[in-house]
Amino acid sequence: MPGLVTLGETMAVLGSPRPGPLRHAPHLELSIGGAESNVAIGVRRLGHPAAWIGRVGADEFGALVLERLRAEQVEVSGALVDPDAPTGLLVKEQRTPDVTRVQYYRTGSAGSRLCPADVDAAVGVITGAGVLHITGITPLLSPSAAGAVARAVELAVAAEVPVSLDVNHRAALGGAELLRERLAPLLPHLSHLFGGEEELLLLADATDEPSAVARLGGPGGSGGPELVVKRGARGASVYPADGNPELHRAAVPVRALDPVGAGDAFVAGYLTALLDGAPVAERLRLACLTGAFAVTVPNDWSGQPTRDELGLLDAEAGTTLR
Ligand code: ADP
Ligand code: KDG
Repeated sequence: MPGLVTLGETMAVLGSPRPGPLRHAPHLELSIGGAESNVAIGVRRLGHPAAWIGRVGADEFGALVLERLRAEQVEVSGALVDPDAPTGLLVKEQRTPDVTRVQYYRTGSAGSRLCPADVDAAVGVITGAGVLHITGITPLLSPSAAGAVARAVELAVAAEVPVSLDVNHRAALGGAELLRERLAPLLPHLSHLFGGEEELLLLADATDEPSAVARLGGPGGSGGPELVVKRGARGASVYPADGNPELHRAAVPVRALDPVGAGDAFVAGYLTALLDGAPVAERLRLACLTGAFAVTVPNDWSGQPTRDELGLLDAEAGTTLR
């Protein structure tokens, strides 16, 4: 069964379990995180195969990344251990109950040394997939990582594998101009383009959504990608590629603890429904549901649901299931 393949950097994550300045945290919790592998985990939990391509260092953090992904049954045959660079690190500070600050230690990391040859070594994983998912993070890591993404897209397009991109702009990695420059060559090849409201304006260099939508191509049957706009606690919308009108869905009401990772869980739900062969309204429904699951847990990916958990958000507060 063809599933999802993705590539990017997965880091060790150190997170403070309580709000407040990090320097006062008595201890930190160790986990992993990476937008692309978060999506792979979400799709895998929902029952489709998922593979991750990337580099980790020959260190404990690298071993942790591979161990966690394997434990989630994400295929890592295309992952490499780089003896010459460390695994990247992300430190997550819950500065206030409502504001999270993220600090990266990833310059020169193993993940940022991903290159086109790494992708060529995993060619079958890409050409045999049902969808290739990429993000705007990887091309900003380094020119070689940008080349790896371009190569993956080239292979996918030649094999008629649909390509999905989540803008995922991380300002610490580069500004709007660099983002546009690195993503521009990929845009004509996309079947699905995901982004937050601000990210789509940034990518399109537009000041309002209708202009951004027109520039990014989807509607009007112009052959552009299906454009999916993530609107946080206000839900999400799709501008279908066939020119049909925008479809909106409200968010699923939940007690939100941590918004980080919601976008990845949302994309995982959307692409799972795509792999299921479901129509656009169902893709959006499942995406809003999986996005809502993610915000209920203070970790980037661990709250993502399995298929048989999808009904849990309907339960009343205080429910105990025995
Ligand atoms: P990103 O993490 O990429 O910034 P969003 O914050 O927009 O993405 O979240 C992605 C999706 O997750 C939203 O479109 C929505 O469906 C769902 N979501 C996000 N925040 C909440 C929330 N507070 N309550 C319920 N659903 C949410
Ligand atoms: O989307 C959640 C991600 O921000 C996180 O898991 C780590 O990939 C990551 C990044 O670059 O911030």
